[in-house]
Amino acid sequence: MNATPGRQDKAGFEMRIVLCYPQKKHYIDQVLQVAPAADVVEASQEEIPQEILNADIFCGHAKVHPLPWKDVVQQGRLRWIQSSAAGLDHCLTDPVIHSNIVVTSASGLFADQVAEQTLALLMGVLRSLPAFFVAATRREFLRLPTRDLRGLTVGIVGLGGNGRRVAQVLAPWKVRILATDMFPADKLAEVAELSPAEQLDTLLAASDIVVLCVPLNSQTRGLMNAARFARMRPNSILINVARGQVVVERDLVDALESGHLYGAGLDVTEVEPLPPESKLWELPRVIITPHVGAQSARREDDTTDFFCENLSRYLQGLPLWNVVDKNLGFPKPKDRYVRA
Ligand code: OXD
Repeated sequence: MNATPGRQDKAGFEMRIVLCYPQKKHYIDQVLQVAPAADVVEASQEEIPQEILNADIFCGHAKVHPLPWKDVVQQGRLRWIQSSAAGLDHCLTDPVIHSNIVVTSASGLFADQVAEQTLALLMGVLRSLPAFFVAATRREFLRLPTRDLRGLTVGIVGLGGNGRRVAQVLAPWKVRILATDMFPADKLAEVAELSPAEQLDTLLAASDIVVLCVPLNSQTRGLMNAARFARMRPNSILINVARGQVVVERDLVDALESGHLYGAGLDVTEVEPLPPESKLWELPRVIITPHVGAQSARREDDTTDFFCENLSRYLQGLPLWNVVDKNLGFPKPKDRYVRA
């Protein structure tokens, strides 16, 4: 991919870079150090639908307003989207998929945080924290049984950037780790068995804990439905740190209410914010966090560092990290960025 140096707009800039994620002034300076001839602007969530029409490069994540992707593609100016999220459901729309806009993701960039969130949700459910917290509000010294992680089998669905880190973080807890992935070639030492995505049912039947780490795409939307919950072991636990729409939520509620599933830890839900009337709020062994798995004090710094690294590669005509295979909806293993 070439950066078309020499092409200048009326103001003499070689390209317009629009950044949209919570901003600090020094991020713009950091980007300008890499691309001094660029016009680097920041856009709020409200401004992106307009700003993206005049961008050569966009780095961000539209969370509030759907973007006019058809117009963007027709306009023909945008060349590269660097998603500031690992998930790409915000930009991988039909017009973008069928265009020559290059899309790179933040896959792997927040894997440490997502793995920590997974551990927190998992431990919270196993060690009965919701019940203890509720009892504490009554100042009650409640004695309840808790469950151990040691000796359990954990099935990780999706061994991409996040799934791999989850496996590494869980391994010292003396668990057996199974995984499925669309590209089951790249097994980690921590994973006992890595199988193709089609063998999900086998993984579900063999796991005490199932952790969802897959991207949301046409193959994974609604992946965890009533039939799949029925395949899960009695008393097992579901952790979702991927996307809410990977799970058919009413089927999850049924599986929890019937007692087939022991509990769930959900950082993401089908609709966000989770509506107050959702049954999930009422279930005693469900922990819900408001899609904060990838949040950390360093998230914006990390995003800017990564964008600058990719931008420098872009300007030198080098292959970018995390180029998304738009048919798959995520980067192939060979293109994946692995954080040091
Ligand atoms: C992400 C997220 O995809 O925060 O990065 O969910």
